[in-house]
Amino acid sequence: MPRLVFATSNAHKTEEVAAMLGHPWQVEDLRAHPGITLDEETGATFEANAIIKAVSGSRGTPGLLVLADDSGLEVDALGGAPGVRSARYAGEKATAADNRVKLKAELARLPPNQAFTGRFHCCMVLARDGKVLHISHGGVEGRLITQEQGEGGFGYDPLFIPEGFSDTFGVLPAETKNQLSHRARALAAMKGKLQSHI
Ligand code: ITT
Repeated sequence: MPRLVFATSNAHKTEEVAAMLGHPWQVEDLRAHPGITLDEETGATFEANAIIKAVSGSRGTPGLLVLADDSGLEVDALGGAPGVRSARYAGEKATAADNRVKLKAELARLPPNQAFTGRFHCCMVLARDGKVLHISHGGVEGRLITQEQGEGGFGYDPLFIPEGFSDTFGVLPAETKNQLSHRARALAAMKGKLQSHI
């Protein structure tokens, strides 16, 4: 089976990518490679941070294909926040629940009765031996609500309703999210490059 090291500590991302890639890929994240330390995410863009994770991860796994995902939520009424700071919106050690509390508080300060449009964005970078092989992007438009709905997914999913639906990613089945999410679209755009390495 072709091996793919997914340079993430977020097990939810791994679950989604492993389900979307399916056979024959063997997806291993940082839990299987405890010796790898990724460089700090100091970039100002999703792409810069995905490159940092993929390149530093691939230096620790000679010869192996390494994929990284940097992603986040952009809310128009908040000037694109939390954006690249999505994982750390409520502070450096914030949990996903802390970040949702912060987002709800920020939305509550805005004039009510408006549609809080936004999107999830994902940049994926494939690297090997410290060199970038391919970069892809994906996005999904939608709107934010101010009361959580559903317990599925992760992160901001209970607050995000994708365009064309009336339920959040926290309510919709994982199969639905995996057909239209930012991650699904970035992975689809990466797939040809991955296949060429089987
Ligand atoms: P790694 O850096 O180890 O991959 P991370 O969770 O810190 O894990 P990011 O730096 O890319 O990853 O931050 C992404 C954050 O954006 C994530 O923690 C969520 O808060 C949010 N996010 C990204 N994709 C999401 C999704 O599909 N559903 C809900 N929230 C998401």
